[in-house]
Amino acid sequence: MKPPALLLALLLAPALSATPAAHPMAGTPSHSVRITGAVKAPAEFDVAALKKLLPRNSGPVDVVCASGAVVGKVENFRGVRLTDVLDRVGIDLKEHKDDRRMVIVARATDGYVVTFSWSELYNTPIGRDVLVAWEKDGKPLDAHEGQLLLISGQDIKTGPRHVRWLSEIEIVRMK
Ligand SMILES: Nc1nc2c(c(=O)[nH]1)N[C@H]1C(S)=C(S)[C@@H](COP(=O)(O)O)O[C@H]1N2
Ligand SMILES: [Mo]
Repeated sequence: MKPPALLLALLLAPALSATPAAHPMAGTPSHSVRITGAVKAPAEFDVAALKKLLPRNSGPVDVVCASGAVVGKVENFRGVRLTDVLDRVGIDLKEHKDDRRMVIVARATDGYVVTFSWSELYNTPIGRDVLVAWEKDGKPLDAHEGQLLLISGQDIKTGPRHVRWLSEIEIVRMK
């Protein structure tokens, strides 16, 4: 390699190696969601276990990216409220005022992460429309989103907290 070519290669190297970093991990379909952290006992729910809770329908949801682009129009997600799942497991509250310390972290198989606060889920209208869903428009989720996703239907931009390949909910007690 002649010096100018070498220089060009060195200059381009960071840009080239940065390309895969935009997608740090390829997502794989999730078959269950684990509930971990500050809970009475860690638990795991697959679709069959979730269906034994109280299934609900989201009604129409536009999936809107942070950019403002509408990336999907969904007539209905079917799933259970995240709060119903958390109540089934039991958040580990050591004293009365512990509830509002809790941060609820949702993770996917590709490393995608979003957060909720306990107050948001239990003490604002947002929480009523946060669903762990297994069905979209009457059909099981496809491989792109499957088998479980999380959706926060009251968000202004619903894309960011539409978590494909949902695999873990962690309860974190803030100091
Ligand atoms: N697991 C996972 N979920 C994700 C993302 C992601 O990178 N990984 N991207 C989000 C973004 S930026 C948007 S806008 C919505 C809609 O993206 P989709 O149309 O690719 O499903 O999904 C969100 N959910
Ligand atoms: Mo997005």
